[in-house]
Amino acid sequence: MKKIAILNGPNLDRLGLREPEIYGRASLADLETALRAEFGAGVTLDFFQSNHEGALIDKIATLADAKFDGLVLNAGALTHTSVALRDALLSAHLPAVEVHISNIYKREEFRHLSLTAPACVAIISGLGLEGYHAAVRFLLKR
Ligand code: CA2
Repeated sequence: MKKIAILNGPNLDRLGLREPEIYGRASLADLETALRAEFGAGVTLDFFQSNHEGALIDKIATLADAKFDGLVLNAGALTHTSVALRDALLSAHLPAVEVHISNIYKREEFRHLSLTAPACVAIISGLGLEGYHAAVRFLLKR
């Protein structure tokens, strides 16, 4: 059975509670329910959210050691700042898809740079929560 992890970074635990005009009204729990409904029992989905950079880095290493097949990463604002997260992705040798709920290129200029994208096989930005579904579908077909 394939194993895919879905990692969410800082403040994404607030999804559905604030800024619905940017991020929509669904919560992270709703996202988990929807992904489990689509992919069912045929795949192991591991969900993890942290507001802490180091916890995300530790999680990526754990997933690599556990021989996961892929990783969906919304690193939140760490996308734009974290060399450490990029290094963790590079050393994990796990196929990763970077997901952003919003279209980061339609927003402030500081969001246009992703330090983590070069360590990923693909980036999806602006599809809302559908981006996570597309990323899991893609990783399962690889
Ligand atoms: O569009 C995305 O998914 C982002 O990764 C979201 C990050 C932002 O810093 C990135 O530039 C783009 C922010 C996550 C904060 O999420 C919230 C969700 C609901 C309410 C408040 C924050």
